Amino acid sequence: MTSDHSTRASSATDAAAATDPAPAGATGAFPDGFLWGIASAANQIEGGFDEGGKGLSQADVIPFRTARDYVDISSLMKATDASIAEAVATPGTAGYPKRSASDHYHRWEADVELFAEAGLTAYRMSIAWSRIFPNGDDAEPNEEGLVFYERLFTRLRERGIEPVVTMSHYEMPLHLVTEYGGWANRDVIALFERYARTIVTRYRGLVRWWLTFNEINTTLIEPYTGGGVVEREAAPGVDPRQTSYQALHHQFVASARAVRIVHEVDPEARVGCMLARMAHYPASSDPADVVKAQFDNNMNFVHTDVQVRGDYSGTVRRFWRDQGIDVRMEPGDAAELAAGTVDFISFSYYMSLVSSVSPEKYGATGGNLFSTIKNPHLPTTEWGWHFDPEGLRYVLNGLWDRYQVPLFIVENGLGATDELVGQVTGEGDERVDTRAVHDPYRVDYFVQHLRQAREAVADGVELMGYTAWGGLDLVSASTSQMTKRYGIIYVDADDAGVGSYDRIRKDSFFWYQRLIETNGAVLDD
Ligand code: BGP
Repeated sequence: MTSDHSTRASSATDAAAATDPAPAGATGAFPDGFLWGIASAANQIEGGFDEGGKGLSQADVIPFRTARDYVDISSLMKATDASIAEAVATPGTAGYPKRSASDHYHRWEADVELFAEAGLTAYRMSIAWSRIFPNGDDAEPNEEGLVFYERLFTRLRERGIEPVVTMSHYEMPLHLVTEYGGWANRDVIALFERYARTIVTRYRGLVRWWLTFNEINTTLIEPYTGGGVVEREAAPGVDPRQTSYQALHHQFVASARAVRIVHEVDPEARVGCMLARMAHYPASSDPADVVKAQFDNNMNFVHTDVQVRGDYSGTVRRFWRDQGIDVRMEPGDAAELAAGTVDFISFSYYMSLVSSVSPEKYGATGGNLFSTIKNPHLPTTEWGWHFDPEGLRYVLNGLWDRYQVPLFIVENGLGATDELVGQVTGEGDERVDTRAVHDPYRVDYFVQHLRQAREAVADGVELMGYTAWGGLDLVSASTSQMTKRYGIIYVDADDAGVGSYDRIRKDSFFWYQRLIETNGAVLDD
């Protein structure tokens, strides 16, 4: 896979399926009731950033930063006190792509019709916390925000689409960032708990699938994006990772409380954690590289260890000791973590990474959230991400073997430059719209990954569903580009937010429709 398009490789299930293994279905090789869908995040799709009583979120203050070198994407996602102050003083949407995003806030009804036409049985989305509690610590929730999602969930269900809802996807109220210090402040746990109780109670019966924190491991990688922690110099002698681990611990406690709230308020509902699964391969068969890869994998598993097993692993406890990191825990925390374990693991999978004790021997390439050593066996996407479908089978088997809980792939997809062809002529009855996007590279990406997912199912992995990232083109989390397109539905807007915002079905839309219709049998075509 290179930047050349021609070579670019491109269910509404019963709640009980979360705990009872489902047999492979009669059609395709995916279990009956498999959840087929697409995925999004409020801050990347909604727009309407200052409407309906919504407060500013941490995403609304991230400006468009051009990225010539995608190996260094972390610089694009950071925020400082100065950058936030400048953003707050800047009205409107210009220069801040996540403020307008895909304009789903105004077009959601038509979007849901497209989702239904695609035959989705699930739609993964997030609630913008700042629509419900504009400042995070408000005395009362914002009714207009609650009604927005209520109508959306109701319509989705009417169309046979199960909402799969992330409580927090990189969109904490900005007030909690600036006035509380984000998740580094323990007081945020109680505010999140109240938010979680509010939405779970209000949407009881409408939402049966909850995820607590999107890619919870992001807090260690990008503390602002994952934890609302603004970049500041650490106090002398303090490891800067101290704050990230503290913030993460607070999120774990908050997640455990949210899990208990879901179980208590709606016994029919199921709740999962969400991990950016970063599979590390050793760069060589040198045992030192193999052990380094094992360590890197175990550090990625820290998050599922806590959320599924209910405790921190020996690997991370030793790491803290070695690094002088001291995570403050309250006496009741261990019991809370143990009592708030999830029903299933959801995860994103885009690529694999490579570990070595001598990384300088190898070149680097771009990646999801951070760059990695280049794997000579793998092609890369336009954005430098390894293209590794077999890695998905490896990841599924690894998670299943380690935890033995149902798995849900809630993000996987190809960010690519698409070309819109055709045009609109005439008006009214004379209107002819020939616009299309021919994206065989995206279909190829799905085919290759889903064949590997199917292999994993045949290996015995209990897989609940697959929601392709994007669905509708949306603003990139890392690079804030609209033109890094993930969707099966094109959104006619550019990186500056200029365009008609019309929705155009890509060729991959029609393929995805057949994928769902056949429960995966189309993978053999
Ligand atoms: C994940 C995030 C998503 C999404 C995706 C693609 O890390 O959960 O929000 O954006 O990656 O990444 P990007 O948008 O940076 O290309």
